[in-house]
Amino acid sequence: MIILYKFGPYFGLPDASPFVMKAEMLLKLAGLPYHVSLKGLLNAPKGKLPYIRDDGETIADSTFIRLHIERKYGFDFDRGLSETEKGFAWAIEKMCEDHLYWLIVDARWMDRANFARGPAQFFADAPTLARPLAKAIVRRGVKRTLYDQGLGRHTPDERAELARRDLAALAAILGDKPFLFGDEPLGADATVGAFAAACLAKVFVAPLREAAEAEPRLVAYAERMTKRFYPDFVA
Ligand SMILES: N[C@@H](CCC(=O)N[C@@H](CS)C(=O)NCC(=O)O)C(=O)O
Repeated sequence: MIILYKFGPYFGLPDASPFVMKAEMLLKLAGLPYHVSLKGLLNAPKGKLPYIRDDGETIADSTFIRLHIERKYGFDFDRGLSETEKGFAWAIEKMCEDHLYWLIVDARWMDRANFARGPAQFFADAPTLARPLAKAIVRRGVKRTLYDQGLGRHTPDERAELARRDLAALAAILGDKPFLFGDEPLGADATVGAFAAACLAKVFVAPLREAAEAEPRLVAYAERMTKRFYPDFVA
C-alpha cells in the first residue's frame, strides 16, 4: 500500500502545498489506492513534502512520484498527447513549479497579514515562548530564499506583472476546454489545477489572487479540478 506524506488541509485548500495536491491528484488519476500521513516532514528524505512510501521504497518529489507511478504501474499521464503536446505539458508544469510557485510563496509569507492568516498556523505546535522567534527565523529564511531565487529582487509591481502573465498564459492555454488537453484531465492538469487553486485561496489578499480571479476560465477550471479530485472537500 502506498503512503502519501502531506501537510493536510490549510487555507481552504485540500493541502497547504500545491506539490502535495499535485501528487495526490496523480495518485487519484492513476486509480491507485493510498493512505495519507500528516507526520512525515521531519523524516522527509529531501526535507520537503510530498513523498511517498511504496512497498518499502521511498520516492520524494512530486515529479519523481509521477515517474515512479508511470514506471511501476504503467500509467501514462500523457496518454493521447503528441510529442509536441508532451513538450508543452512539461513546460507548463515547470512554469507553475519553478516560477508561479515562488509568487505564491511571496504572497503567503512576505505579506505580514497573509502570513498571520496563513503560514503562521504551521507554528501552532511550537512552544508558546519560542513561537515568535521561530516564526521570525523561518520567515527570514523564506525571504532569503526568494532573494536567491530571484523573484525576491523585483518590486511588488513587477511581481504582480509576472503573476498576471503566468495566469493569463494558463488561461489562454486552457481556452474553452474543460481540461488542458481536452475533455479529460491528464498529468499536467494535476499540476495546473493544484497551482491555480493555490493562487485562488481566499485566505490570502494579494495581487496574485487578483490576477487569478481576473481569469474566469481558470477560476472555473480550478473549481472543476477540485470538485473532481476532492469531491468531499469542504473549504
Ligand atoms: N520539487 C518539489 C517541491 C516540494 C516543495 O517545495 N514542498 C514544500 C511545500 S510547498 C515543502 O515541503 N517545504 C517544507 C520546507 O521547506 O521545510 C516537488 O515537486 O515535490
